[in-house]
Amino acid sequence: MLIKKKDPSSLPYCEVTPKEIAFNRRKFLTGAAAAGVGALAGGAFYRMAGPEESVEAGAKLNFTHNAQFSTTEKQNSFKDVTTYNNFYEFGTGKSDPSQYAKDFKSSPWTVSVEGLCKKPKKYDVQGIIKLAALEERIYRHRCVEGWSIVVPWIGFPLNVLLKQAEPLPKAKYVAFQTVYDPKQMPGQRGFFGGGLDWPYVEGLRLDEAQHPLAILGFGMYGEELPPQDGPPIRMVIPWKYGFKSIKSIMKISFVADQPTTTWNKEAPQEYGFYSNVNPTVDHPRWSQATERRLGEFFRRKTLMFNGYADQVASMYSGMDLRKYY
Ligand SMILES: Nc1nc2c(c(=O)[nH]1)N[C@H]1C(S)=C(S)[C@@H](COP(=O)(O)O)O[C@H]1N2
Ligand SMILES: [Mo]
Repeated sequence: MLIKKKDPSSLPYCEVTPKEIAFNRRKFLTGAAAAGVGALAGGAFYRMAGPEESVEAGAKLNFTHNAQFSTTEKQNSFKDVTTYNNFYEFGTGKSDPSQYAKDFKSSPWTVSVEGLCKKPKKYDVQGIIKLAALEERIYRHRCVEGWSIVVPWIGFPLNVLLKQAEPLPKAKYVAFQTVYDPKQMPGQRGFFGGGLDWPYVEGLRLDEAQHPLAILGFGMYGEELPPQDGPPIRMVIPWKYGFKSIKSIMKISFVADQPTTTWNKEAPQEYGFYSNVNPTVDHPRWSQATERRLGEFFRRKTLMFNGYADQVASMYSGMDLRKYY
């Protein structure tokens, strides 16, 4: 996805974590499990972990499985989904987030819901989680880069939160913002994160944001989101390319005009505002007709709206999807 000619692999770093314990699901003490990240003027450096640093594990969540909104396709393993990530705040490499987000502190966490609404409010994330019963939804996730995964997310529709705010008639879009915290996020300090404009921002049309498939994710695989997957609160929008599913959200605003989005700003010819999964509209540099499901050898056909056309296609009727890519 990176379009700049910078080579993040040239950054010196210490690979301190064996693959088998790259993510720790239980709290434990171990020699080198907690790769810390420190700041240095003008760039990033990685300190080696001390001998007995502990790693906090994801707490179990209470939820009920929602079969109506879940695919019965084979899920990817927890390991696949937590060691092959895009989270540029922690580096551009697929294994960077699992290595460098380990110490990411996502509690306490405040989310501001603001803009064109009657009831703007700053929430503690725990206050948001309590707004509705948590559901497990097994969704397909298709990255614009041509790979895909099947993930059991835990959350509930974003609309539950949007309703609380009582959007005004002038509100036509919803804008999202990831936390800006360069002390914690090495990718926000210079080229390690590809030199994107931080913080990461995304947006949806209001009706898309209110669609029952668009969920706020708090967990996966029965537990709270691990650091590399965007805790404590992220979007999951299964019919759009993965980059629309913004992680570690701290601001949600109702706005009148189509908001700026990070990848559109970075490369407008390559990444549109809508970014609905569409096998008939190729990326300028590669075909979108097929994808590789992680763990599989052969590529499979990419489905229109990532297989969610029955539920979402009507939102785009009459729109030229080549123009609104
Ligand atoms: N803040 C933020 N959100 C982000 C990204 C990112 O770099 N930063 N990457 C996006 C992309 S390209 C994808 S494919 C998904 C990956 O989610 P996962 O690592 O949990 O599978 O997160 C999306 N959300
Ligand atoms: Mo992606």
